[in-house]
Amino acid sequence: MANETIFSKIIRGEIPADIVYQDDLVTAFRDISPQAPTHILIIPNKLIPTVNDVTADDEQALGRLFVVAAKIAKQEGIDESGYRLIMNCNKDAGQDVFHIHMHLLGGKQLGRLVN
Ligand code: D5M
Repeated sequence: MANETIFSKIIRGEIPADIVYQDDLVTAFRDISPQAPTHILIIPNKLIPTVNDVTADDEQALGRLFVVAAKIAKQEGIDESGYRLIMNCNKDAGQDVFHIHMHLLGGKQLGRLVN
């Protein structure tokens, strides 16, 4: 499919990744370049390039991202200490992979985003 990224190959198991969760709608795997002790990407299985491309049809899958984030945070033992969920959109946010993904970051004190 045109505009596929490496994440589609991870979803299909065509390239290796440390997958921590997968179901019919979403896949979660450890970030290859972790910025915190826990750094997991949670993505819809459907290719949606950016948040700008989200439609009402995606509500179930995108809601699932949060359900899975909470489940993984608990598995990782960071639900009480805390964690951050981030989604970058386009250039100014530094989006590098054009298949939307939620970053789950935790396991250390994270810097403030806004003072
Ligand atoms: O974040 C894109 C993120 O994707 C970045 O943190 C690295 C990660 N990445 C890229 N390729 C891989 C593979 N193959 N496995 C795991 N993680 C990967 P962005 O928000 O687009 O800047």
